[in-house]
Amino acid sequence: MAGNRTGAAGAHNAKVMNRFDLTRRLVGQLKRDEAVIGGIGNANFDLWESGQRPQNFYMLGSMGLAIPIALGTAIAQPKRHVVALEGDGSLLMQLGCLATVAVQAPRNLTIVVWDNGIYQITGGQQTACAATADLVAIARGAGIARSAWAADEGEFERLFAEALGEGGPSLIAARVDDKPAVGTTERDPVQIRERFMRGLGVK
Ligand SMILES: Cc1ncc(C[n+]2csc(CCOP(=O)(O)OP(=O)(O)O)c2C)c(N)n1
Repeated sequence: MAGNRTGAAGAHNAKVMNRFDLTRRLVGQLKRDEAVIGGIGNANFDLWESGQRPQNFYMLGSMGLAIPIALGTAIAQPKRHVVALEGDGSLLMQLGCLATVAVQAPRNLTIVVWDNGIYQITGGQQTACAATADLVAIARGAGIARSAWAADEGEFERLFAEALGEGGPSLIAARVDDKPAVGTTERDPVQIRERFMRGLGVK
């Protein structure tokens, strides 16, 4: 169960929070047409239900692509802040992207990791984060110095505000529960892409 973990994330005394609640708090801080890339499944389901914006991109189908897409967007549009939302299982599949982010070091990129310790959407199988892997330590080791666990909702909001306001790249990890996402993203990849391109002013 996501709430009873003794693994690496649990060692940080980080409170187990709720992904939809945190997603709404995050979206509430967006005031400058920031781009937000939601990873496969629950990350983008909760983003969708937090209020659709043309600057949101909802990744369907492939794990681990929210951060690479956000990195490309941040490099292409350095004046716009870009946020990636990704589940722990998806990030574990694509750890190399953290090293690339650290080397490229875009100041306008914030990564948020929802760590529930499970592959929730495919049945709740445990990830390595439920046992031994610590994604904040991994991110720091990759070279993203501004990487931190959010201890509670208040610290999550403060860390996110700092990340938007100061130079990145930053990574914020939050332990989240295993409550199902509140909705489902419309599965229309062409429309998602077209809307995002218009939202970013490139179409
Ligand atoms: C490359 C790839 N491998 C496997 C899958 C099947 N799959 C889809 S979502 C998912 C689990 C995602 O876990 P996580 O990112 O931790 O998010 P959660 O479901 O826990 O919110 C899996 C295994 C996939 N879509 N793509």
